[in-house]
Amino acid sequence: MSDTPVLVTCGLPYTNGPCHIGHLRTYVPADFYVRFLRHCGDEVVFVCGSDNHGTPIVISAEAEGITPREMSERYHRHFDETFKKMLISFDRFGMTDDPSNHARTKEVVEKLIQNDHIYKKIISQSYCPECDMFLPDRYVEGICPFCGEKARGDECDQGCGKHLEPGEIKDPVCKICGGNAELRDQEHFFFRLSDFNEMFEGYLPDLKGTSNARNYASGWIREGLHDWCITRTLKWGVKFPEHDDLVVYVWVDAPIGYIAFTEEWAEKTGGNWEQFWKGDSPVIHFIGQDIIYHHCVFWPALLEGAGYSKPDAVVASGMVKIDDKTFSKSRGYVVWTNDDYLDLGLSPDYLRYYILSYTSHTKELNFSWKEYQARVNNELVDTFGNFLYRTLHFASKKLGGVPDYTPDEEITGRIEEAISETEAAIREYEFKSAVDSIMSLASYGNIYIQNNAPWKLIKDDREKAEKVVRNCLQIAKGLVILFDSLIPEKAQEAWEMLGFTTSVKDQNLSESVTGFESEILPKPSILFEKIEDEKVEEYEKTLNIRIEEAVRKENKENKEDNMITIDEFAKVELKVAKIYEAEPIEGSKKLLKIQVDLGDEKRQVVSGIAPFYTPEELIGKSVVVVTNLKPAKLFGVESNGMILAAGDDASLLTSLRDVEAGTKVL
Ligand code: B3M
Ligand code: ZN
Repeated sequence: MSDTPVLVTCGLPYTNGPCHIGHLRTYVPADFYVRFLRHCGDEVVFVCGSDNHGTPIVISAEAEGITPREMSERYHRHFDETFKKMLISFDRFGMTDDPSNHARTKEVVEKLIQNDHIYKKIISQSYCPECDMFLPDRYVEGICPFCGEKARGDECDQGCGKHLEPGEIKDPVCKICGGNAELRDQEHFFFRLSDFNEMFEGYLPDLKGTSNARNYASGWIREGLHDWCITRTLKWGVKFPEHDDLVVYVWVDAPIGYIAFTEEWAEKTGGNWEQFWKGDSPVIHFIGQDIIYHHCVFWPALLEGAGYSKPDAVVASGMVKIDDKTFSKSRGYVVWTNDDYLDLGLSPDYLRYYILSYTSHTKELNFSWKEYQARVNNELVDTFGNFLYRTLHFASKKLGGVPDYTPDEEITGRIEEAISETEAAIREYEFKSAVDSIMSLASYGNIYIQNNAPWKLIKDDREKAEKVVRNCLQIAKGLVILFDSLIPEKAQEAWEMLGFTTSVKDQNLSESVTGFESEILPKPSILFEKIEDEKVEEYEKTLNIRIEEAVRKENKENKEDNMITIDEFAKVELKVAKIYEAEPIEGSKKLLKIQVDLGDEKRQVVSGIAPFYTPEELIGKSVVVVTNLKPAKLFGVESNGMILAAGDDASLLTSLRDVEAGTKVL
């Protein structure tokens, strides 16, 4: 037990799309952690909220013809409800667009200005002349200047993963109209990250949490820190002080949301938010590994610069794959929390269990329905469920309830061992080992009941049978309290089967070795149902159909990508020309030097048609020529156009009726 309260936060989901398993990979372990600490008697405040600002939300809202606020409220509600269904126990789930965050962000930014960590600079930024606007972040797409892959305005999402500053992207294209963007100068505000080099030298080695966060961050500090442009030309967001045309970059006001949500929690409960953000009480951030930079570099610097306390720990979860494929919403490799899971009537506890038991927190989680089925059936059903049911069934049916004995020391000792192993693992953010310790107590229980076989003992030695069952009941009680952080809904059901009328979530771990509320036990029911093979096939099919659909859609889009507009086509100038001279080019078997008449001008064109035509047969023929191609030299001979021909044997294009030389082809 720790005597200082801790604040735990989770990365804030953007409000432009529904909850998926990638989100849960962070929130479920954070909730496990929080619930477990509460069972240890620690005081924990758990806050999160939705991230409402930034260009993706503006763009999605525009596409649907609603306001960004409406879009945000819709998805805010969605996340709030989904997290509740997934039994995630936030004390506060706020919105970054709410007044408290606007106010806190303004205050922090003003402090940074006062403390001289912010400066003005004129930068060249992508601007769309067609739409007449600057193109912040996701409004522009182009090529990553570092790796050459296709990238978004603010990050190289398909290549090297680097954060891109405004103006850095190459070949920028406007997301709204598809036109080429140009660079224009504009005044912006920068946060001087380089002021904090020294601070990081002291801070990072002591940063707690998972090693991936600390290591990545230390690497970036070694590479050197670049200042961040922290303003954007947008209407949606938190206004930059005294500049009504600018908002702060979403990565400024989003983490400040952590502070604002703590304030909102304090307001509601009479709690003290300053102990976390201005005092020594620890702050622990749970995030996905793709936003380590923002949380371990940018955010601590902002806090330091504005005179706030810095986070104590950053816990970064590994990425999610679906059936061995990189998680991708557009490619269909996604498991939606509602559509694909909860709405099918599947248990939130099973999914929690799967996420937590699958692998170490920092490793990649590869979702597969078969693996999910195996975990649920072999571990929850066959190990824990089986032990619980055998114990309760025998106790209530054959012994009429809880036998009046004290459990053996060996048994309570084994329970206490499981508790301390679990607690140690959880405090180290080793959630998978914590689950293993809990499950190994369940296996121990199964072996114990099997070896001591009370159903045999009862025939000749009732007292001994009762003692064995009393021991089993104690193990069951310990297990239910331990399992509560993992699978809270099922644990409460099991708690009631043990004859308790209280809430298991309020029990301290020390209650694992104390007695029972009542001697009488209710008739037990089956706690966990197996997942049948047919069901798994059905779920896999749904996933496969979606992947196929996404592939089909992507192919179609690629085709559309190749299409050109009528305006683009109109740029090509085609004219009917009359050939009046043709001769071979020395040294070339393929090329002919051809003179054409275009009515008001004559031109020389080089064409690769020598294998198919003799110069003589060409004279006097009408052909179609591209007349606005840039001049080129072939075999040292200048060519000012291209004669059109069809097929492998270069059948020349001509007009059906006789037209004058120089007539335009449209
Ligand atoms: N809204 C989501 C992400 O990039 C982003 C997190 C903000 S946490 C302050 O994962
Ligand atoms: Zn545009």
